[in-house]
Amino acid sequence: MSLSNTVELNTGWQFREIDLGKSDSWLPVPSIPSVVHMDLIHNKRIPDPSLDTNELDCQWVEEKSWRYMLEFATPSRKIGDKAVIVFEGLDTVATVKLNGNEILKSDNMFVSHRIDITTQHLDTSHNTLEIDFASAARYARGVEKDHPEHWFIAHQGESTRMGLRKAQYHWGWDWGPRLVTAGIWRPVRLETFSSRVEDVSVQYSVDEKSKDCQGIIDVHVEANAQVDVWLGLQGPDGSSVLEKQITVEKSAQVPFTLRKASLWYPFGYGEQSLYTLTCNIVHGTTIIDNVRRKVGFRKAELVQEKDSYGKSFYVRVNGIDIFAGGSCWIPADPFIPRISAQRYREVLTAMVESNQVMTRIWGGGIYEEDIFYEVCDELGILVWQDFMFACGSYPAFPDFLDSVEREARQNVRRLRHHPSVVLYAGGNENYYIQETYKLTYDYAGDKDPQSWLKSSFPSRYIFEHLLPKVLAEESPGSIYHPDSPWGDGNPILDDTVGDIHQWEVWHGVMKPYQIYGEIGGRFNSEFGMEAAPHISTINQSISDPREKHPSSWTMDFHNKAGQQQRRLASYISENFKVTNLDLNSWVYLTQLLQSEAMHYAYRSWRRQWGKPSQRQCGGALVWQLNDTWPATSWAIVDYYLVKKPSFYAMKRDLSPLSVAVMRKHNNDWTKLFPSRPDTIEYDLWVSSSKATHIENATIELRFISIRTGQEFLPTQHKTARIEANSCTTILDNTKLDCPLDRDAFVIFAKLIIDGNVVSRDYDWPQPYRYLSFEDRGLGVKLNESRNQISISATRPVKGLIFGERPGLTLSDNSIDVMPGEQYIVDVDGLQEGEALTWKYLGQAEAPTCKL
Ligand code: BMA
Repeated sequence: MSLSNTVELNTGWQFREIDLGKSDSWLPVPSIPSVVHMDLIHNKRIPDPSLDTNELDCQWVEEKSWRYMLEFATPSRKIGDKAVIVFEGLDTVATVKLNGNEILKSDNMFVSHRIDITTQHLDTSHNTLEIDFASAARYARGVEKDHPEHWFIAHQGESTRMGLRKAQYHWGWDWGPRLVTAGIWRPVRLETFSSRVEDVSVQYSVDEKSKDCQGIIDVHVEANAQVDVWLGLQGPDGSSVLEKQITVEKSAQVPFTLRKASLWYPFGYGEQSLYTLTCNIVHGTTIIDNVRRKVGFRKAELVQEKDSYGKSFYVRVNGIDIFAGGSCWIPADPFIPRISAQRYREVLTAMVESNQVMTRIWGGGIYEEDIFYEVCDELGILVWQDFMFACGSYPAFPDFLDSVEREARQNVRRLRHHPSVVLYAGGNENYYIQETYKLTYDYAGDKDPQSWLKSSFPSRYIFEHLLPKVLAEESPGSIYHPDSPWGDGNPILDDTVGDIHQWEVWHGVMKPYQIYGEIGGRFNSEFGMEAAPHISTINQSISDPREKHPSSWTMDFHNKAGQQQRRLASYISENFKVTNLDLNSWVYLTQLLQSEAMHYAYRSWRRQWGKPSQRQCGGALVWQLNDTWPATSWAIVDYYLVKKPSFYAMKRDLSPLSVAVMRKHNNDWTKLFPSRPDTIEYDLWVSSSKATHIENATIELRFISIRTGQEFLPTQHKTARIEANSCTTILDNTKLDCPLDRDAFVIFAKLIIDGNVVSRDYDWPQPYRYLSFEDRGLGVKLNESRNQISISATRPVKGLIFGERPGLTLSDNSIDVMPGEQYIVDVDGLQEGEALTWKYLGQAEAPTCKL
């Protein structure tokens, strides 16, 4: 929005601790938005919590109350003009005074405020704005005490967090620090105006066949009288498709029709066409106020139809079924104002690079910054938006419900024009709490929202009544799902309906990741495996060299997951031969572990995308894309935006055409690995997200001894037609004898189209710890320009991982290398004299090689 009379109140602020009274001197605030921790770091009162165990030295901050103060001049104002102070977000328990008069009390960080101060006495040269932030941690404890009628149950953080509408991860999570912030976390400004555009939005429907789009533009203005409004809609190429001038009193609706509209598609399925909607209040030839936004037109559906597996759950955009391969998003920093637009763009770009088409904004964080959605619109990333409730049984007393309603209404209004936002969910794992603690829930039998309020699970009112009502009113036709996971009121691990969070791998009984394909649901909106970040990130977050080993307190401190040591150690020893557990080996093995787990998950679940009307699995969103701080966690891209090897596994398995080969294992997961099978069975398939089928694709199949690198069967070539947007089975249950004198072998599949290798896959006998990897004959060569690595081997190599750091980018990593194959990896950012490091499984040489 651009208003001619807007003063951004973003500099000149000071702050101090309130409880110390006047004795404490004011400290400068570099700029607003900020939070008190950022300002204390700037003033060297606390260290940066990302480093070492500094988080502990920051804990005192949350118990204090803080005062922010700004002295400012106001622009002179014409008689009759309004003056409004806008707070886009206050974190969280705030009392605002202007020249000593209280003008606002707020206790929800997710809402914005417009405070009319027209009748306040404003001095053109000197006014004082003061904002007191009470300790959110203390306030939240009070809310829980004041509501003994409700059982506050929380997994993660502490139960008091649920009484306050504040980002829940601030209380600490199993991947992030506890830093309960306070402050002016979103912009503040002073507006003076005679009239303004309050909001402009579009509601529309799209006919996916004709691509015609019909809708209305809904304009709301704030003015004392009627105003003239000019509306314009420009196509993606800048041409004008609609121009209209109307007179508006409060609001107006203008119908429009676009014939053969340029529709918005997720990337890989079409263009990301964006139109520009302009709304000007005009007076003659003068523009009094102006709002401009990018809008996109698309039809989004959640297909939930009965089928042979139960009830489907997948997204269809403009008539195209989309396999939602992607990841879950958590806040990218403990302090949101510290995240630059560039940083948002880089993480989201990484999604596209790894062929991920959907992100789920998880309910324990925030309704993201505008830039997040703008970049998703631009890049074609589908957004699954949780409302901000996570892992708890939330209260539902009247003030709380009012606050939630306001928050939901405002945020839906803010997001509804983004074509990328395709699905809203009530929150994260709140029905898991309901199920675990047996809170009252009779989905089919009790349809009276008022009775839910009196039950032991009152937040059902929020998830099944309030939020869908607000969404239907503010963004009619939007897709709503009561929680993640949720499936028609069935048990949360029901694999026939709705979405599931598959945590039986890693959490729970720690099932082997090799069986992901057998334990998936209709849509796997969470699952994951931890890995350490690269050494460069560990070096940035741990300063004491003595603490840089896998078992140190500081390494543990930077991994918040419960029982993480024993879980990681179990998975490692179950799968790999452990000869050394120094830091390099630990980083390597955890990373290979995660990369393998992702490989099993994505290729198995994408296979279950099946074909039209047989979409067993509609998507897989790994927990989690990104990190909040430098950590060992489930993230696939770390805090410093360094990609873990699993990133490349996803990139391969989600590529538009991806070949997969997999041998079967015992169905009993407790005895998954037979020591020496005399026959194996294997499957071979190709997944495609292409719009058209491909005739005459060739799949090359080789069976290579791990010991010698020799093939014991002639290379096979299969010709197949690859079906569009489906999984094409090439071989199913194919048997292969494994006489005792035969070496363990890799099945190597290669998809060749028009003479080009478009995808490779490898199936190795499991577990890797039974295998020997001596003398691989690996050749790694860097070209003279230092921008290309060529790789070859004389015997099969598992998991060749190059060390990464910020600024060094690779086109591939975590690579299996087969004899007779040449692998090329593009490198960018390798400096003169800088060594490239790598490691592969069972490497006999120095733990990390250098070039
Ligand atoms: C899921 C998420 C998060 C959590 C993650 C890992 O339950 O919803 O709450 O961080 O698992 O445990």
